[in-house]
Amino acid sequence: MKFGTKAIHAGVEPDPSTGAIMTPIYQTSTYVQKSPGDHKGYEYSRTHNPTRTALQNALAALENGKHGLCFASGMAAIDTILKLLKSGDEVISTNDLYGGSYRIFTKIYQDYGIKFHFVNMNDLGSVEALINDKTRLIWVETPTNPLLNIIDIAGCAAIAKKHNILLVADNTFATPYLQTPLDLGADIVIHSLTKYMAGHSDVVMGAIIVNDDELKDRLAFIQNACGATPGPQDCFLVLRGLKTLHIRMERHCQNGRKVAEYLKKHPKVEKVLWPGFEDHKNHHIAKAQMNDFGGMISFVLKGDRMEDAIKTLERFQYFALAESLGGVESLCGHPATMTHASIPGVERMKGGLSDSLIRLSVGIEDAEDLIADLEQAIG
Ligand code: P1T
Repeated sequence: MKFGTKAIHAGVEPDPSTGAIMTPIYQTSTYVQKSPGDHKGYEYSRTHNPTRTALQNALAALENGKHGLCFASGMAAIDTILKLLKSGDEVISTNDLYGGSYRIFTKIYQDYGIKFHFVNMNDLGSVEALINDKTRLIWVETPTNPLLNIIDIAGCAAIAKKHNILLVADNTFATPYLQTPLDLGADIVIHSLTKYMAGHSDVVMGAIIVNDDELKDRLAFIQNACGATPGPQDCFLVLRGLKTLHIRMERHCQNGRKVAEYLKKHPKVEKVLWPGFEDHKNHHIAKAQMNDFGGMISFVLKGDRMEDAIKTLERFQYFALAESLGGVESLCGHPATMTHASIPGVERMKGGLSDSLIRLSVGIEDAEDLIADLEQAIG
């Protein structure tokens, strides 16, 4: 089955009791049993819920995985993976990643005795050099948030396999429309479904997708034991969003290209970060592992001044100044003070995230209007 057909059909069946074509919102906390233990596969909604099951199956199908698990947020999904670890374990992560991921690593799990190494993953040699007998996970985000670096998933997977370490890939920016990390050798895919997957800025949710049965059992145990599960109404919204993922992503990519090319030619723009440019330092990897280049773009104005970036952000009209990304509407943001404020300035600068960087999530409006908005905002 091709991607668009999967996005519409995978995981969902007409409702067995009525034939409803849309998976109903099973707004129930519990399920009646005939006799103790004699039930229809559902006991309590923290553990299982039919609307969630449909979504989990759809996500697994889209990522070419076997099992999907949904969580109350992307951070809850990340938290669940980190709960696989024990004090003394080590994680090697990219040094350019979502501020909330950095925050949970350094402000929560470091205190439980887990050590995190942050490295520039453009150089896979530096990843391998950090591996020791305590290393349990390699953590990649690609494209990275917000610098749009591309990490070689298959290259990381080869290192992870050689040393018997799990490779986690945060696929939030790409979505399975652009890349399927499990096919490239990753063990665990995570998503903030809040973004492109749900696609309409009306829900906060996360997911994990894996192939391995035992790993799925451990993660499902944590999902149930710790309880950060989403409600059925939110699952319904994500299921509905998924049905147009391929159409939305196609347009995000087209608009992303137009906006990136416009910015690149703008006399007041110093640099534009977008993996579709042939001179992007990881373009060759992006071309090999992605189907297109997405609608996330970061740029810096000439002069590299934070006050100019802030003024530009204030002038935008269609690009709404807001946290998050991946919705149908265009957003703009200032990572240094918004999504990545929890990363200390020195650490941010090491990865190249300056105070003057502007991040755009290019929506699916008409590109001409978006470019007119950029024109008036940059001046
Ligand atoms: O916001 P939540 O659904 O909990 O997902 C966290 C998360 C995980 N991974 C990546 C790559 C992310 O970008 C995010 C959330 N990011 C934003 C809110 C943002 O504006 O970048």
